[in-house]
Amino acid sequence: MRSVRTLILAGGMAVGAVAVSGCVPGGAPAPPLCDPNYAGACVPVVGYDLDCGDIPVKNFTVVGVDIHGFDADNDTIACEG
Ligand SMILES: [Ca+2]
Ligand SMILES: [Ca+2]
Repeated sequence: MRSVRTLILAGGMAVGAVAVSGCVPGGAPAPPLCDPNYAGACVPVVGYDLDCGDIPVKNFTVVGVDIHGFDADNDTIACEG
């Protein structure tokens, strides 16, 4: 019985510590602003398809999955021009 009480107490302390550390000004952590699939340009993370005309940078690199179809010839260089 004593050991059960100790576990509950420890668990309560752990939850309290998490709540305190998570209570930072600004609230929830911001999602990544730039798509990690691309390097050399900040491709915004959006929920829809983007085209090269939406990105002000040319000749950036596909480092992940070319989810927007910027690299039509699959040479990892996106929006060549
Ligand atoms: Ca596209
Ligand atoms: Ca290309």
